Amino acid sequence: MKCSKCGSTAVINLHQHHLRLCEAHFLDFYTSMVQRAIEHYSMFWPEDRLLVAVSGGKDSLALWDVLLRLEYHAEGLYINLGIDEGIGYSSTSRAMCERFVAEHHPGARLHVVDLRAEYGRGIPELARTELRGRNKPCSVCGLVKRHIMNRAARDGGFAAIATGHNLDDEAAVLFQNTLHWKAGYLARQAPVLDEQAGLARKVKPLVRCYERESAAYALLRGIDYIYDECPFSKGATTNFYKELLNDLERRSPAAKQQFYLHFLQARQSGEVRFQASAAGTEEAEVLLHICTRCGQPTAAPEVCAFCRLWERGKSA
Ligand code: Q46
Ligand code: ZN
Ligand code: ZN
Repeated sequence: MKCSKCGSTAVINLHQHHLRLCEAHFLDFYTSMVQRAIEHYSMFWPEDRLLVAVSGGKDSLALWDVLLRLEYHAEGLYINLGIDEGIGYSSTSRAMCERFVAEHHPGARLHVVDLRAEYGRGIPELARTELRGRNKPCSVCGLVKRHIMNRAARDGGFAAIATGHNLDDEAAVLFQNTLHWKAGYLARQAPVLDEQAGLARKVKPLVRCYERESAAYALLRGIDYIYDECPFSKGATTNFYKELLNDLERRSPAAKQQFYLHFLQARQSGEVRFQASAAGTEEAEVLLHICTRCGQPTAAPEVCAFCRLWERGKSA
C-alpha cells in the first residue's frame, strides 16, 4: 500500500477520503482536519485561552496535542471521578494525562479536580445514594462533569471548553436522536455551543475526525492513552448505535461522515429545521436562575442540581 501523496509506504487507508497515507502525511492530514474544523465553525481564535477536558483517552489527548502543536494556548482539565471497578480506571487515566504532559509538553498546565478530595465522594458512592443500587451512574456523572467544567472555565477566564467528541460520537448521538425524533436535541446538536448566561462556550474540534483516526494519530505520535473504556459505559445505547453505524460504514464507506456533516449543512442552510422546545433543551431552562450556594446557572429557583446532589448524599 503506497501513500497517495508521496508514494512511500502507507500506514493507514482512509476509505472515506479515498486516501492512503504514510506516517508523515497522515499526521499532517489529521492536524489540518482539526485546524479546518476550528476555522470552518469559527470555534476560537489564536489569542483565545482554551480549557481542554482530558480523560486520558485517545481523543482528548490527541486533541490537546494537536492544539499545542498548532500553538494555541490550551490548558488541560482532568476530573478524577474516583472510578476503580477493579481496573483502577480513574487512577490509570489520570496517570496517562500526567505522563502526556511530562513526555510530550512539559510546559503545559494540567488542572486536576479530585472529587473524593474536594467533595468527599467519588461517582460510584454518589450514584449509590442517588439511584439506590441501580448501578447506572452516568447521569450523575454527566451532571457533575458539566458543573465542574463550567466552573473551571469561568473561574479561569477561558474562552471555551474543548472536548474530544469525534465524528463517531456525534453520528451515534445524531442517529439516536433521529430514531426518536428528538427535535429539541436535533436543533441544538452542534460543534459549537455559544456562551450564554453563565454557561461557558463549548467546542468540539474533532467532529470531522473518525475515532480510528484519533487512535492512529495517538499511536504514531507515541501518546500513551487508556485503552479501557469507563467500566460504566458497558451496555450504553450509544455503543450499540456506534456498532450499527460501523456496519453501515463497512458496506458504504463515508456513510457516517455524510450522515453527520450533511445534517449540519442541511440545518445550516435551512433545508431542514427543528424547533428547540424547552423540554428538549435542558440548558435553555437553566438560564433562569443563579444557584444561591455556588453561583452557577440553574433551572431550579434556589439551589442547583449539583449542590443538591451533595446535600442528599450527606443525609443518606
Ligand atoms: S465516565 Fe461517567 Fe462516562 Fe463513566 S460513569 Fe458514565 S458518564 S461512562 S463518558
Ligand atoms: Zn506520504
Ligand atoms: Zn449550586
